[in-house]
Amino acid sequence: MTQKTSLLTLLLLLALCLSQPLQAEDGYRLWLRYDQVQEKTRLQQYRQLVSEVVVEGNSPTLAIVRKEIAMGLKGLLSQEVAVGQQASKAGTLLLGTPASSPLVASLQLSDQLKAIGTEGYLILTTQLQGRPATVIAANSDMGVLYGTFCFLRLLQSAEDITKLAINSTPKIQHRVLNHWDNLDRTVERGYAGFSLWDWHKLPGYIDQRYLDYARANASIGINGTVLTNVNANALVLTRDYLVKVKALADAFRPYGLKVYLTARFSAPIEIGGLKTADPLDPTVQSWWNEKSAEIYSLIPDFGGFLVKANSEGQPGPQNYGRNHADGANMLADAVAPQGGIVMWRAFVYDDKEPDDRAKQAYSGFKPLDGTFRKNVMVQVKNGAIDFQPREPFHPLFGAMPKTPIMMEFQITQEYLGQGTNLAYLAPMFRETLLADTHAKGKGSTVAKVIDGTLDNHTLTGIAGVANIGTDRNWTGHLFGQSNWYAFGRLAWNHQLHSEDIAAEWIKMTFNSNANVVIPVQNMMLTSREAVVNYMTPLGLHHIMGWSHHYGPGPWIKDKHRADWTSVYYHRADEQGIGFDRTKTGSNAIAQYYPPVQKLFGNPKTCPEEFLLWFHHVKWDYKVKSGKTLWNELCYRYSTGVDQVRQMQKTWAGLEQHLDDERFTHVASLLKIQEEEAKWWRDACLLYFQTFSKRPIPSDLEKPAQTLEHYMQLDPKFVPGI
Ligand code: BDP
Repeated sequence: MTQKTSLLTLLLLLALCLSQPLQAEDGYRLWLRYDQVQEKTRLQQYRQLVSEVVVEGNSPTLAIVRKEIAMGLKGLLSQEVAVGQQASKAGTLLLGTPASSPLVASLQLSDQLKAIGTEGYLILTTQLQGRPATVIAANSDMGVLYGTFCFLRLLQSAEDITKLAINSTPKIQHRVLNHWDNLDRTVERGYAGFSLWDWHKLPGYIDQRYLDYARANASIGINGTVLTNVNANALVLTRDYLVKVKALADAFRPYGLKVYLTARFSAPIEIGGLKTADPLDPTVQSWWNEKSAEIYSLIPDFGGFLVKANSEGQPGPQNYGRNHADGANMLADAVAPQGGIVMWRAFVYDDKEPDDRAKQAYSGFKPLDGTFRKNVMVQVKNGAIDFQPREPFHPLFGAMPKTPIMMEFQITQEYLGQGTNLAYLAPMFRETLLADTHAKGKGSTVAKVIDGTLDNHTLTGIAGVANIGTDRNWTGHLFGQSNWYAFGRLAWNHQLHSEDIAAEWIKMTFNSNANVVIPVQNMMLTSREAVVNYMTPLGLHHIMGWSHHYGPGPWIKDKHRADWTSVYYHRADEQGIGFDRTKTGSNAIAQYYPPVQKLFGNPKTCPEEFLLWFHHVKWDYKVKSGKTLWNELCYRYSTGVDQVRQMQKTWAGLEQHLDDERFTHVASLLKIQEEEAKWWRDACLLYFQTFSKRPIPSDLEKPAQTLEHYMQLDPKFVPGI
């Protein structure tokens, strides 16, 4: 290389560096970006109100508090704010517990602190030694950390912090992510790369990502993580793996994140050398007792086990003629001495073809109410089939008053566009939480069942199947982050509104400019409905591609299990379409309380979004819009596509306000989403038309291809299987 060319190269490199933003906007920083507050007056105000930080005491969690607040303020206020042990001027931000901090103790907050429990926090504008100050106080160091993140959220969202009087307590005790991560690092139904857990390098190597992961969870109040897939591998319970699990647990502990594992029911045979896994066999019980003691000797705060048993080929107590309570109680007894819990899943259906799979969990579990140990929660999916784009609430909510019932949501978008579609799920989570079971009269919402208030349970929990992987931006689709975020926020407080959670997330993830917040919020709030429209409108369900569940597959039939096919669920024929779950059909409706039965049982009162879930409806039936069912179906499918196009338009209008990297990322995915939406619309309408024998209304876009074309599509290597 000549001197001249090397100088040129250098100059070019320099120019390139200068044109790059200082920090790559690749999504890695999630909602914890801490970029400088843009509004000038707010910035001034914040600088005045927070001129020094005081954190007394020492603990690993308090060290994180110090680091987080220093980093947050440095970024947001664009100036260093000293973090010390003594208050010396106006504008002190004091953080701590009465136990860790004499200054916090001197504020005499005991009455207020009593009301907020171990994990809650207070954020108060107050006086300290006669000078204006702000205090973040809690009963535990973790409460202080949660309060710290809340305070930083206020600054990130440019909120007024001059008169703060916040007290916040989680409504649900166990707020848990379920990772469907396999030991080979593939992730079942994962669309964001591979598993974060690098088992091969553990326990020796603690990846920075583990800490960043724990920090992100702490920032939204998630306090537990089940590391392994519900379709469990017993190997994780061997000593070799347990020391790796311990390393993760140690890394997560200061962030308040407890570790849980999935327990393969046949582990005593597979790794313990026993001849049986019968839960009533004393040798089996002692094997689990010893295994549990071994785990606790390594991880003293181990959370407990999550179990999928006797479902989809997994082993379980029924293999030995025992029931789910027998299985759950055996494991519960094993972890009870150390305070562990068992989360026993109700996602079960037996090997025989049922008259209606939707009825199986209720039929199997309801009779067992009152027979579980005190440290067992039954974990129920939001709906009775399987994480469909829309499902009515699961009839088990409210049906087992003597048993703590835990919610299982799916954050990963197995049936909601996987890694390519933008679907903001808070409205879906809220829809289930707000549904009224009528278990104890009007107002017996699902939320009250799971937060324990309906039946006076103190053991409470909520789980979300994680959408996190090794992709640089954690969730594959940038907007997948909003679902991780929304799950955590709702797990802490299910009364938060979807639009407010969206606004928080947008402000922190992008900026608090109203020209960004409002349009993005609108996009997010219509996105899930758009997916329902172009995939499964009017209560249709389970009509996706075979096995990988990617794309439409309403024609799927003749498989080894009828209840895994699409025709089993949509039941389209020349007369009409839909699954009759009323008395004239499977009568699944009888599993709900009478007012709900009445509502869903009559097609006239049944909310239209569930019409074909509960009824087989004639093609010419007049729906609320006055259209025939067939025409309504055509319009809904088309509306879904239009909604995606509207999202594309909205996003395109934001280019000037956003960084190139994330703008292009989302724009490209929205383009894919539009293609997939059309694919769904065209394939489903052409297929259902073979039964309805009616034309697609002439004002709607015509299908791009023939039905045969769509039916022979066979995408290979779809991720997440
Ligand atoms: C279904 C998934 C499957 C899971 C199963 C479960 O397709 O991969 O194993 O649920 O929740 O949604 O157990």
